Amino acid sequence: MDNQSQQNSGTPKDPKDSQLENFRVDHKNTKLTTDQGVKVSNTDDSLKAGERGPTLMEDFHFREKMTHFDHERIPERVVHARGFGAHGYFQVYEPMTELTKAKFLQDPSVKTPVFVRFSTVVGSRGSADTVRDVRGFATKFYTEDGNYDLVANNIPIFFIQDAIKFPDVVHAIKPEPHNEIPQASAAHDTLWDFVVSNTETAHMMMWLLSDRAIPRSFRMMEGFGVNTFRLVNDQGQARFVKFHWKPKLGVHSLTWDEAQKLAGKDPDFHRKDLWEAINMGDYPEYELGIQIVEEKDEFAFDFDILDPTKFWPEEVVPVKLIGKMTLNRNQDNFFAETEQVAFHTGNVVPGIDFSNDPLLQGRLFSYLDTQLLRLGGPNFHEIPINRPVAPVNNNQRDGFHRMSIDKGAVSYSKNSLRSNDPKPDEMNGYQHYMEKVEAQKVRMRSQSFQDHFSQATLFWNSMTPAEKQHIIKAFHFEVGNVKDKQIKQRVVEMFNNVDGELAKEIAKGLGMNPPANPGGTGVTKSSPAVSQENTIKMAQTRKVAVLAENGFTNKEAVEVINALEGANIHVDIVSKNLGMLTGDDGEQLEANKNYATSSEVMYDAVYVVGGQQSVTTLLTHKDAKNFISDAFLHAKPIGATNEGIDLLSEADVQGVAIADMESGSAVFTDMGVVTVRNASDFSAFAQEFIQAISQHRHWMRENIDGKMSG
Ligand code: HDE
Repeated sequence: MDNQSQQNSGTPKDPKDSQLENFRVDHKNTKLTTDQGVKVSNTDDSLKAGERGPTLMEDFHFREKMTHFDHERIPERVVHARGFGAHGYFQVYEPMTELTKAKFLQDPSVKTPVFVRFSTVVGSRGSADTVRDVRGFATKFYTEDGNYDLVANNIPIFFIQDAIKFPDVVHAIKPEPHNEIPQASAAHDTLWDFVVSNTETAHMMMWLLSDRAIPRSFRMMEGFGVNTFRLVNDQGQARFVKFHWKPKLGVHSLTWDEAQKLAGKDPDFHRKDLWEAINMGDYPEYELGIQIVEEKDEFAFDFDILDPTKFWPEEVVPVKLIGKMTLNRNQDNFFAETEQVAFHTGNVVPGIDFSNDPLLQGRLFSYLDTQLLRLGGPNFHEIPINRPVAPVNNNQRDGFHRMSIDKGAVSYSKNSLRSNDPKPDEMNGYQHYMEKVEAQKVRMRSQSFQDHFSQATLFWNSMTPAEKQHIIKAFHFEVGNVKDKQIKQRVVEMFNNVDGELAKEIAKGLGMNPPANPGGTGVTKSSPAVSQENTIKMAQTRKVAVLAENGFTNKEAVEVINALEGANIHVDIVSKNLGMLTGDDGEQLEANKNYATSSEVMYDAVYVVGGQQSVTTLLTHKDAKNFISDAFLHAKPIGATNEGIDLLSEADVQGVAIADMESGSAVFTDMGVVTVRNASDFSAFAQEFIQAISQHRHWMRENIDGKMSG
């Protein structure tokens, strides 16, 4: 952790830094050398036979520099290729002794260092951040008992029930192999062919087409371990568990229109958001939650707790919050950290164990296997970002890129020449939970996994009308891009099993026949926790664009901006040109963004300052009007004071009662549009505006004619 972020966080130094991270080098005040440590006199000209002559083979510096460059890339991950990481720490709230012997879950005063890598699944390393996709949320805990990896996603379930189908679903969703189209998208024939041919995907597709798959920020996403694990205490007693990360900022999403525009205007939107938040001291925090099912209750539910296409509804199995993770340090080097970090579901510590979930069982093979290829051999645990803080001692030797120099003649166990060192530790060593398994070897799926639709209906029932509209629109986009009409019709029929109304709406948008049979599963329950409308809502750390030009009313600008910043909301001043703007009283304000370098989609809200001259100029700018009409379209909070209101009226802000009275100073709020005229101070306006910002989006606006944003 650098000095500045240490001061910001007020936290003690990260143990991982102080003890082991002497490999972080900044090369300051050093002389350029080759990889052999030979000083280099000139790195701008190759060695030539004469000034204009050919380059010579003996130029070892040129050859080393070029060869290294030629070998800079390693294979990108087959899935989750595009990712972004950050460091932090985890603290448990109270000892979890009764549930688990995992050491990092015992002592609330211990800060366990973590490294988190967020990712998309389908796109290549250079694809856009805001595509519709599942997000990976993988955490490596560097515990004193060894590394523990919680390799999670932001959706609590998965496409398939058995890991043997993973290559199939990934082949289907990746770009089609003959022409490598489309990039980072599920909107194509092979995926939907897979979906209609494998109905176990139904539930996951509902989540994938919901707002969950277009998050506003990595800081505003839940994480789910998806698979069922076990916690084991020091008595050897085990319980089934599901892991959750709950973001302190709540769970929030973009609209589909924004996500698409951002993919062009700012393909790094999510990584930038995280990087900047950490640099500004807005450290993202996530609480770790667990759902516990006693072994005796394994069969007590109307779904199989080992089926990874099912979640455990929170009203049935409550989530207990047991600790908090804070991300407070950006990586120093993307390749060394984000690219080389190697997660593995099999990286567990004593006290955490597996279940027979067939997806998890397959994952336990795949992650290690994938690292062997990607990181070029079996020694990737020695790469700095993967090194445990716990000591590593064993008889494993050699292989590509071995870093340690293992001394002595003995590299086997048992041995007598070295008193059998390193010795197994029967007391503290990892003990696998002794689950009794006696069965016939069969290539079969459990009957209890056969219900593919009930929880998809439960999810649908839990959505608000706005969330339902977004899902329907997503079907229209995703399946609308499918060329094969037979597949489209089969989508209608398949999702008729989930809900009849949904299927009718899908059919309408796709120009397909409505379903022949009545739809649905008969499930009438809902699960409130899965709707994002029931999430935490707050204005902190949001970004607001302030539109202004020369002649803006300085008093208004200062009061409103101070109030926003006081609420830890970040402000950009957006104008036609970058540079200083002069207010009505001669005071200046710097426009740090112009229309070329910013766009409405990069902000959570927009505010138009008053001032006749400023607003008259704004009214001549198409970009300023677009800022407002797009913010309206995307259901975002819009604020305007005095003449600023005129810009709203000129833009597409229709159907909203905006203050246009000549007298009076009451603040008007209608569907997230907050306005005031003739106020002597702007604190009431600012508070209303902040309140509107805290609501994230004002979906009721979507019902205004032609204004659907999904
Ligand atoms: Fe992964 N997954 N996965 N996965 N997964 C990988 O491992 C795999 C699954 C997840 O930031 C790969 O290192 C199988 C579920 C994340 O580096 C690979 C199955 C969940 C990441 C792999 C699954 C995940 C991966 C590719 C079962 C949510 C990125 C690169 C059918 C709980 C980790 C790598 C990072 C990465 C295999 C399903 C999450 C190929 C076989 C369910 C967050 O090993």
